[in-house]
Amino acid sequence: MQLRFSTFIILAALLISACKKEGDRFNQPPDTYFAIESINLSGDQRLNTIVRLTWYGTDPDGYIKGYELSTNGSDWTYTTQQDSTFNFSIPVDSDTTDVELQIRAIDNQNVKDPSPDKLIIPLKNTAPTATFDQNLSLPDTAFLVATTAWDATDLDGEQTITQVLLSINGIDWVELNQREKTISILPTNPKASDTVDAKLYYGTNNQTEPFLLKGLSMNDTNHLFIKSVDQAGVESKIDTSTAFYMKGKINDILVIGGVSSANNRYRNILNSANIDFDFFDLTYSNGINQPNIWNITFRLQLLQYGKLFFYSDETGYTNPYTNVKQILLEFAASSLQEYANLGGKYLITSYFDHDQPIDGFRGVLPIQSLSTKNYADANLLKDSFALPIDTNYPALNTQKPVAITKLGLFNIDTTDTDVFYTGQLSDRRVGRNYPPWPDTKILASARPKKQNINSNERYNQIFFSVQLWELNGDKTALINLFDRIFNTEFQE
Ligand SMILES: [Ca+2]
Ligand SMILES: [Ca+2]
Repeated sequence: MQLRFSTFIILAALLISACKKEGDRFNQPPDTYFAIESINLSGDQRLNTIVRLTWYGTDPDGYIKGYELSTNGSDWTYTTQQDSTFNFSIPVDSDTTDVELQIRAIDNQNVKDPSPDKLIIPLKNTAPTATFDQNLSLPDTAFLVATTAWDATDLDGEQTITQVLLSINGIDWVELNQREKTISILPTNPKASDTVDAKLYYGTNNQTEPFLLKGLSMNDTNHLFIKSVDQAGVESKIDTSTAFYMKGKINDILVIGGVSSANNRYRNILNSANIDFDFFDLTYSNGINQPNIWNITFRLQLLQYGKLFFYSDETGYTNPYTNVKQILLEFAASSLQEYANLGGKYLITSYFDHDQPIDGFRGVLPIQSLSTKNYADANLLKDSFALPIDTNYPALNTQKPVAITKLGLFNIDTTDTDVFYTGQLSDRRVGRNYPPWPDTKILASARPKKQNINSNERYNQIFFSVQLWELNGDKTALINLFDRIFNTEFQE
């Protein structure tokens, strides 16, 4: 049983006042012994400040009912235990100390051993440690944001750690808040191409800390270093993070790829629409670039851009840090919400299955519920169109020989969302015919709701529940859609 020595004080005070029979003249006093006679250790052999000791007492004419311990011979604490793990403290700025611990037994007549046993305990301070969390290691390539976590320990007690210090590339050290174990590093200027100062964020904070770290090499390899210092002034060994390449920002529009087979399709469309963008591929190498903590790393990445194009699909990924399996839209939802709340503008296009639970992004995206009928049966036939509500936008159709079948059909909350596109949809084929689709025909939605669809008001959030590139029956029309959204709708 581990007991802290100081916690006995109140108990002891109560007990001393209760000892009224002390001094019975027929009673002989008890004797007391530590289980070891002495601790002859010096130099590096001295004990660290957590020490387990045992003791016992004898009484010739009665029995032992308890013990009192003291480190100064005047303040005694009572215990009925015969062993304890002590956490002694070493004076600040000192590396060693000798504690004289005394023990005296109390017999059944409340008589205390008049010659307590004494033990000199030679103590030394132990160096603290500081390490990066191996489970939250940095990715090989950090896209604008590097998130990791750390821990620091000290055998003399965590409260004896006075400082935890972080450095980028060993250039400068800054002191961390010891309560904040998860940290993210961002360049002060994300478009810098050489060495810049870095900002630091704790946990899920949106506010950067009021100090900077020097020496972040953009578009180059970096290491983080961490160390701690204890109250004796002893420093831990320095722990070095894995190397990470800090990839910088070039353009002001961010494209996030969640469907590898669509990357070149969208790249060509965006290039044709004269949209310059930075590309972040979430599917690269089985998702190795996906963040461990989406609502920290991904959120901070999004916030470096004013405009976003995000495409994904129904594929689930298992997060190696949390072991949670979700589709990318679910992982991204809370970050997308915060991004939109802070004024970010997005076009999102993602198919997902009809049995996909949408609670993770219901209302975060402009989507309220899925069609009642399973939309796996819905078709947009080759000669049918996805039609815009705002006539400034183009009608879209497919190039496929028969139909597009991966169409997500949903309902919206009409108090804050407008219908953006509907489909001329058909139901599952019966014989040679395609009956009309009997449920909601909404394929795309947009927020904030406009007073008048054809007015100059702007949408900030546009969502399609399809793979947009498949609506390429008229390539110019599809390019015009992207051009209109990014070069007109999303302009300030
Ligand atoms: Ca006795
Ligand atoms: Ca220490």
